[in-house]
Amino acid sequence: MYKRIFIDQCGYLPHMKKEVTFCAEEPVSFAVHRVDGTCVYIGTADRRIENASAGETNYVGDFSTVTESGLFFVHAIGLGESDSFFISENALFEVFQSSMAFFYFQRCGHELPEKAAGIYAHEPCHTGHARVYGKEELREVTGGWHDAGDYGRYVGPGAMAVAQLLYALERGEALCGRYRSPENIGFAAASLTPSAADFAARPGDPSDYLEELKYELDWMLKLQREDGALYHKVSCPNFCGFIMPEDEKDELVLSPVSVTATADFAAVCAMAVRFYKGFDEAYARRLEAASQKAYEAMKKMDIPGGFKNPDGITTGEYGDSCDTDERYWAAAELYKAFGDEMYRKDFEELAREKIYHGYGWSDMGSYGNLAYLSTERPVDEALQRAIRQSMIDLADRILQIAESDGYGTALTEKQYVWGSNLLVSNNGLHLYDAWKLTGERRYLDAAEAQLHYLLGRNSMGLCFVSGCGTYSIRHPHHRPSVAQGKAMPGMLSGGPCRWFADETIKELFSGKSAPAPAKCLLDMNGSYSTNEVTIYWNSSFLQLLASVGCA
Ligand code: G3I
Ligand code: 9MR
Ligand code: ZN
Repeated sequence: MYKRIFIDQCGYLPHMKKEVTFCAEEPVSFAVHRVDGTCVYIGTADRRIENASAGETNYVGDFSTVTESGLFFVHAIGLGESDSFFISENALFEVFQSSMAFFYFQRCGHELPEKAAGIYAHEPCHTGHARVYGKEELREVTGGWHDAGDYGRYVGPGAMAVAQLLYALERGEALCGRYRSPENIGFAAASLTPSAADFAARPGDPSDYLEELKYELDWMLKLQREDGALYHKVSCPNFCGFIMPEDEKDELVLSPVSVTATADFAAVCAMAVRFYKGFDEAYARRLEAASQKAYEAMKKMDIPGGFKNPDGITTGEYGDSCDTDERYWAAAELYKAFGDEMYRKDFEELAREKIYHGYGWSDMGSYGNLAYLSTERPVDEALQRAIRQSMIDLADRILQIAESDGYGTALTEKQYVWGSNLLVSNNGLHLYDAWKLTGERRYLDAAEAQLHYLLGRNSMGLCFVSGCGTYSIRHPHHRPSVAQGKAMPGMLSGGPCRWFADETIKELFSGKSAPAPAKCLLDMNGSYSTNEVTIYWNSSFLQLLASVGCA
């Protein structure tokens, strides 16, 4: 029987709003049971929604009054049973630990021992020097995280991932302080759920967490040229086949410098200073110097148009025709961290012209806004008010979309694009921001709904994070997973993409009618436009998880 009941397969914290979606034509009477059979709730789902994104009719039920802990499922006569889910203070820890451990497994240039990485263990990879594009110059640039299902290492997406993980830490100390690196606990234990007693007894210690982020920051520091500018990326000229990373032996090439890489690096280093100060003072000072130097270089850079892959390089482009939002973020973040008037002037000039938004690799405005709103230094208060209002207006538009979707998803039919799951979690972050600014619970409820969508309450009934929930993606486009024949746990898939952008999905649907936009995902490892994974999709997921999980 087709699945007709859709729910977050990981779980809900006791105080969270709890909704379930039915695919049905008429109102649904439903019950919530403990897995031992005891019935804890009976209700009716009578909110009807015509769901154009999923091409179906939905009814939505609400069982938020159930707050007791345990493992449950939803049952409705004629529609069957849902996947099981937890209600508990710990319901989200396992998926948190596992999606964070992904960064460790993506480490480049580091031996992953079997004890820590299981079947994904490998020798240090990509250890050779990289050649500067168009020159004979060689540079040592080992380290960092592989970007995605491929083995490229790209500065912009890396900076975005670190920034998001730093926000996760700032907002979710209770989760992040409990993260343990697989190197310390071993692979099999990498997703152990702590008991409530553990939570109470174990003091948080963010050192494993900060250590992981430092692994990426250390690498980014190596991509800074002597004049302060950042190389856009380092990769082999072309994508390799489905092999383990140490088997990719082509020459490594450093692509030319870009404004976006330089600005994002300046910003994230400035942000990182406050986190590393109490942890490693000398390192914090190094970040500060690197950040300021990058900013100076950025000010002098005037490269028209976005980054384009140079001749002979075909790996991830991350071209971005507008670099103003990256400059905007950098100016705000450096002002907050270091206080120079120049940074303030730069930010205010840009913001008076246009208030930017965005948490994506090509739109970084929201990070600028958060920095300017949270600085303790003097600011233009009218501008601050305008930014706040603009953030709330954006969240209102998103909320309207979410409230009219059968799964509470903040995407219109057209927004099921490549990496749609990033849009989902980023919209969750915009909603969370509005909750922080207004205190209105409806924003937080909707932010949480984005997390529930990613964890299974979606029209595919799929938990988009591998290895979590009952029915999760199993064949992501991720080279180590394909090489080992088993999906690495803890990876967020890119999500449905309504235009068919890879050969596998094109071929499978050729001559057939296309599925509804929200169902355009193929759980096959060839479908990189719907089922790849990346560090910045995971980081966005983690920022959302830590934000709403500790709200
Ligand atoms: O957002 C616009 C939307 O407004 C417009 O209506 C629509 C119509 O074309 O396009 C949307 O932009 C798309 C964008 O993703 C959305 O984020 C682009 O067309 C689409 O090409 C772009 O896809 C990017 C993809 O590379 C191809 O360039 C993904 O964002 C990006 O995450 C992905 O990155 C790859 C790296 O290159 C290599 N490593 C793996 C990684 C993930 O697949
Ligand atoms: O594996 C690559 C993936 O990481 C990228 O996101 C994607 C788009 O740039 O490209 C993939 O590589 C494919 C290449 O573009 C075309 N031939 C098949 C490759 C996948 O096996
Ligand atoms: Zn590598």
